[in-house]
Amino acid sequence: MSGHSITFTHALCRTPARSVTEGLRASDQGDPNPDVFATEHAAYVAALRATGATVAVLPALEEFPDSVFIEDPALVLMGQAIVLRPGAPSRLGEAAALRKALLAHCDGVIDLKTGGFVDGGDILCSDDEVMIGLSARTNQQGADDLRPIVESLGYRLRIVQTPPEILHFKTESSLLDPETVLATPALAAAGCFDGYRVITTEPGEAAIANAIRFNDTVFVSAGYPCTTEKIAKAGYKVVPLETSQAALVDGGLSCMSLRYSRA
Ligand code: CIR
Repeated sequence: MSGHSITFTHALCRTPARSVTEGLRASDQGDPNPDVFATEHAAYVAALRATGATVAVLPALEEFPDSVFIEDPALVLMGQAIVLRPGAPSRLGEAAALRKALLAHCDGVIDLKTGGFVDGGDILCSDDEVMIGLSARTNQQGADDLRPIVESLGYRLRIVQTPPEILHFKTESSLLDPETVLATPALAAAGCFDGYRVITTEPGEAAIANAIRFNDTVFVSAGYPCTTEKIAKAGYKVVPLETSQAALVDGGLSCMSLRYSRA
């Protein structure tokens, strides 16, 4: 277990825009409250910083309601930022809007040149493998065009299929350590995780699968006590964080940061 997939010197976040009330969602349970979102986001940033990482927070982009979900327009591997091509039309411009900050905050920038689409939320990385889930946002063309970049950075690429009812591959999965995945039973049953140990979420707690292992801590969404206890009993330090407002626009913990180490 080497550990560079769970150990990070840096994270990059973006302040939620007040326009987050216009954020995309599969089903409407009310708009997020921008003030409450800002409070939950600030606690999230503080929690990442508390692990010892340097966390930069970019200014809000009002023209992109979903831009707080900074994980989707980019991927950082080995300190190199890959500018992706988000699959939702309203989010496509987020990639270009992020590029300058990536130049400033990462060791280098690589542009994914493709006519296809890739959302960072569909990418789960272990120490030596990048798993990409095809979804409504990420297609085969995008994954195929990402392959040479990923391989040039020393990773294998595994292309899997995300079940159609799941927004992003990582909506229902996360890495707990380089050999262990947390996933919903539905995603685990799809056979995506051959070769990994899988801990499944408990009934009614699917949303906790979008967790993040960040340095010594597994951060999970608050409100899912059975799975939280299961992860703790498996030996991990678990810290719950409020994600009530992100959840209203189909977001969770992983979506709100790019996590990486600089050379
Ligand atoms: C969207 O539909 O694109 C946003 N409302 C939510 C994005 C969540 N991002 C993620 O799972 N990586």
